Amino acid sequence: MSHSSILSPASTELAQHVAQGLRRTPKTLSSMYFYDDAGSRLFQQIMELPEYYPTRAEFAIFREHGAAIAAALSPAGGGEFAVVELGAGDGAKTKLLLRELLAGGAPFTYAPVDISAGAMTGLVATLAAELPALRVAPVVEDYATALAQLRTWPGSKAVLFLGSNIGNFGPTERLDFLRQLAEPLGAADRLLMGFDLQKDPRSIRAAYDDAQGVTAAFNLNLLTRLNRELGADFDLAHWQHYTDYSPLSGAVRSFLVSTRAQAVRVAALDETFEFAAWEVIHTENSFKFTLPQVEALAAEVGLRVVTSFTDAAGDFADVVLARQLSHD
Ligand code: AVI
Repeated sequence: MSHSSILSPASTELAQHVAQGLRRTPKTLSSMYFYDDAGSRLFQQIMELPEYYPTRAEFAIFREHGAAIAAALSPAGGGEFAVVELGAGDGAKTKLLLRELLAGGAPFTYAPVDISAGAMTGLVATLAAELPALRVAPVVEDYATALAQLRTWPGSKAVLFLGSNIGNFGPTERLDFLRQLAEPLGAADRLLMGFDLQKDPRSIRAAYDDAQGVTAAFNLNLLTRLNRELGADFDLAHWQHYTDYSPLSGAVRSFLVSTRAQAVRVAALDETFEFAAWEVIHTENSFKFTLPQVEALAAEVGLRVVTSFTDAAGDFADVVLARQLSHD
């Protein structure tokens, strides 16, 4: 039996993505595929790293401004609503917010959406133990499917997109994604979005090239995934993680670097890809923003900034957005 005849639908989608990405110049693969169960666990480790400031900064914002954020997210009339979180992960930060919402007596259901079934199982178990009063409606889907569900979601909602996940989209995809997020929002609905802010370029670079090599393992895990799911034969001894930050574009770009000329066969595609020595696969963008850029971005997709919160160092912003008021 050939490898391709036993692929699951998810692996078929991955195979198509790899075919397109590795046939291009420069070669590219999406960071969306980092998050298999091993990748999700590595990302949890990244969030604990001394160099990776975004998670700590967003925690500080939620600790300091949690009550104000909860109030800004609750519908003015006090009715029932859903808190829909895209890319919930382990929900550690969100729990601070959920506690504030519960303490304020807000009538809501928490609907975490995550692509990793393993991460979701862990999250649901910890929520049941730590916040037994919370109503939870978990959704294991990718963003595209979750967005489609949002369009038909009954009732009021507060949508959370935290941790600067928005930074992982390129400029065009970012606008498309934000338009899709903005479209299903009613007048009373709110969107809470995390933005990593531009700062000392050295701190930013270090966050994506940590001394312990966890980020390197996270990036390289993509190749392990292709070996396992698509029958590829990437030899990890001949690949390296490399990252740079450009203060001009605000982009951290991460790459997998082929340290020698090599050919890699992907059995599921029945195709061999040639890599020159030091050729790269671009695997991730992580854009950093200024607050004026955030306002301009919101305006471009029909949203307005209701209020925003930053940590004391000004490293990170959590921004509450709503539909632009219509003037007719
Ligand atoms: C998920 N996302 C917001 C992370 C980031 O900072 O762009 C992913 C990540 N990549 C390397 N380190 C962390």
